Amino acid sequence: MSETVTRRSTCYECDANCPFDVTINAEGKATAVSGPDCPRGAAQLEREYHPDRLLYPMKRVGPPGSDEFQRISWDEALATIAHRLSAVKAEHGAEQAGFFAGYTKEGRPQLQRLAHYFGSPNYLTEAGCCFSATMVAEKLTLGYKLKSASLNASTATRCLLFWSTNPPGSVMPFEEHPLLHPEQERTTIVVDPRRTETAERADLHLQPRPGTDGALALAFHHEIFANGWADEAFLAEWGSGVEEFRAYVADFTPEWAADVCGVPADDIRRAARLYATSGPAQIALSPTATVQHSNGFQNHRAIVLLPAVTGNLDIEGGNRFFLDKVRPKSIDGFRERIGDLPPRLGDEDFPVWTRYWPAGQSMPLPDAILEGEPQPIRALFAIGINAAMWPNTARMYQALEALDFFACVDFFLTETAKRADIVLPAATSLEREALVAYPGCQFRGEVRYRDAVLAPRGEARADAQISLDIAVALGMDEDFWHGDLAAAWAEAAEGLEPEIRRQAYEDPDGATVFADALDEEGFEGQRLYEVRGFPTATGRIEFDSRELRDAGHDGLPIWREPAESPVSTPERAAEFPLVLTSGGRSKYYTHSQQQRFPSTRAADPVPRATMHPETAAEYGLAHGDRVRVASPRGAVVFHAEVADTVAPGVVHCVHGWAEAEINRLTDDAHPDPISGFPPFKSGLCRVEPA
Ligand SMILES: Nc1nc2c(c(=O)[nH]1)N[C@H]1C(S)=C(S)[C@@H](COP(=O)(O)OP(=O)(O)OC[C@H]3O[C@@H](n4cnc5c(=O)[nH]c(N)nc54)[C@H](O)[C@@H]3O)O[C@H]1N2
Ligand SMILES: Nc1nc2c(c(=O)[nH]1)N[C@H]1C(S)=C(S)[C@@H](COP(=O)(O)OP(=O)(O)OC[C@H]3O[C@@H](n4cnc5c(=O)[nH]c(N)nc54)[C@H](O)[C@@H]3O)O[C@H]1N2
Ligand SMILES: [Mo]
Repeated sequence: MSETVTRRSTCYECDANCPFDVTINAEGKATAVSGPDCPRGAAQLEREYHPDRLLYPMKRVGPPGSDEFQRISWDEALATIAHRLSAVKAEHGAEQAGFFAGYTKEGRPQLQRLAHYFGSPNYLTEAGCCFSATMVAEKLTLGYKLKSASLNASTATRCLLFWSTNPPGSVMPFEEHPLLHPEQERTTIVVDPRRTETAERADLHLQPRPGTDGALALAFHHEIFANGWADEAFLAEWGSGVEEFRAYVADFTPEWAADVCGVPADDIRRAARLYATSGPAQIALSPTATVQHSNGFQNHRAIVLLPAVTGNLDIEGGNRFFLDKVRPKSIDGFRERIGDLPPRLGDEDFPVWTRYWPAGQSMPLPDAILEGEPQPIRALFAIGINAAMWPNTARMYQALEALDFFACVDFFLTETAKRADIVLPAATSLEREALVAYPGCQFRGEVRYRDAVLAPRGEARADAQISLDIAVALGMDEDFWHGDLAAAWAEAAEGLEPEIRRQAYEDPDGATVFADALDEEGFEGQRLYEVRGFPTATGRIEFDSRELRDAGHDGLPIWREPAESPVSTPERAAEFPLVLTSGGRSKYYTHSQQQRFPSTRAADPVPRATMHPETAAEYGLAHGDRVRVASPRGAVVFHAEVADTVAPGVVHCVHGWAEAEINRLTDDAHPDPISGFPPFKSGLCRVEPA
């Protein structure tokens, strides 16, 4: 290159894949990026040129957890990985090798293909604790996934009920999010244990004890039926188990729920009335906050039945369904291979979840490694893995150290990577090409081909390329495009209509693939269910779910206390009297990422444990103090943030901090019985000055 150029890329500091223009100087070095206003996107070059980036394959020569690593060649790294995986396969069976991807989504199709062609069903991801449970609960109950509110900010909405999401922390464009700035007058209600920026702006904020959403939602239903606000004609035609549900909620008065949730009964009454009578009403949901509880799946079902009962389902301004209009051709090997493979991790205990979700459940991994239960895992190949994603993190570290063989790919030598036998250097999104079309939490409805705009630093390689390289080292060239990554993506792109494919490759803005599908199909004005019905077990909305009953669960969205709570474990609460919730997002960080970057660190410098002034006073803590937060699993030191944004008796900790791993405190013994999700957001703790 002889002069400065500007090239279009997409950012992968989170999985929203926003377009960014990158200025590249004559030496081929990126000097600036410009794109949407996001502190993580703006910090991309701090990742790119970080002095600690992994640049070469390394093998560990010290004990697990040490940073004694030695540089090796790619040939040696790939040959070792292929050899060690083959040894596990020959001795114990291919299923005892796990293949894992954390939050990162881009390289997944090739990784999953590698797992299944190798012969292992055990392709595992972060979906074991993220998003999938809301999707499964919605599909099982309504037959469809609800369209996420960030894709559906309709001007027709008259009442917006935020049930556990705070766009200023988690959804672009944060404080400017259209959901927070309606063009028309409307009523806003927020259900969140924290008084967030979103709650500050709302007409009404219900602040429940974490994990009590089910009780609150059932009290809404009680009010709706008791006051004749239900859409009875719709329920008679399309509901299954409505009478059982009506009878079940008859006892759940606002007074009862006030007691369980800690929300004034009059506020519950007012919120239920506003939601049911000032429609069109839409619920804006989090992908995960309602389901990261021991009772989360049924709680979420109770919430998503609200639009069904009130006639707010699939109407303009209400909750619409999500339809994938165009998907690339699947190259992940799942459909053609999974039928011939042994059971996936999770099939044993969470069969409803695995029926809907095309991967294994990653949460039982520590048991699988340490106990051989419900099935043994002896080797692990992972892209972007952090032990701190698992509840009771100390046990996951122990499990990683107990593996026969562990290799991982990352940008940095993290605490988790230090447990690996081999660590491989990941290329950044600026250095890797990809067909970007795999939806994340805030997927923007686009598909585009992203070129690599920079040469990789050192010997870094794209995750997807590494999966192909391992497959080739295992002798599977034929099934893996002979290691040619562009060819792999091209095959995926074959699934797109020619015009979409052309735009994806040629148009810098890519192609838009999600639209109002019905309108495009010529069903203007109609509702999806009028055309396609409700594709559930009964063909109706499942108030009382036959599928759950058949699997041995409650058919109704039964309310249960969180497994660890002041009510269900009073003896434990004597020692750990506070309710612990975690993981409210900060726009400066994606989980554990960006903490090494000077700009994000300056803006949001320390891991915070937020508590009410009364709680702080009771335990002798002041704002800014170092605070030891302890649970039955362990203790971690945070910085006390004293603020009345949480209720007295509740502590909120941020998640993902390497220096304060909140999941050392969370409970791995009481996952949700249907989804396997851990109770990240409702447990017990105590606090004391550190
Ligand atoms: N207590 C509590 N725990 C939680 C949550 C919570 O709310 N509370 N939230 C949960 C949720 S919803 C999620 S999604 C998980 C996320 O948990 P993780 O998946 O662990 O999240 P990250 O920290 O983003 O990524 C893990 C690692 O991947 C690396 N990485 C990132 N991008 C890439 C890439 O493109 N290639 C490669 N090779 N490596 C990459 C990062 O450097 C990091 O070391 O955390 C869960 N844990
Ligand atoms: N900046 C940034 N954005 C992200 C991420 C990130 O790490 N950083 N992560 C991405 C990922 S992987 C995910 S899964 C999404 C998560 O997306 P969201 O879950 O929508 O995240 P938040 O906006 O923090 O909103 C969650 C809210 O739920 C509240 N909450 C906690 N417990 C309960 C409860 O029991 N009941 C109710 N009603 N509310 C509760 C919290 O106080 C918080 O305000 O965010 C995505 N966006
Ligand atoms: Mo997530």
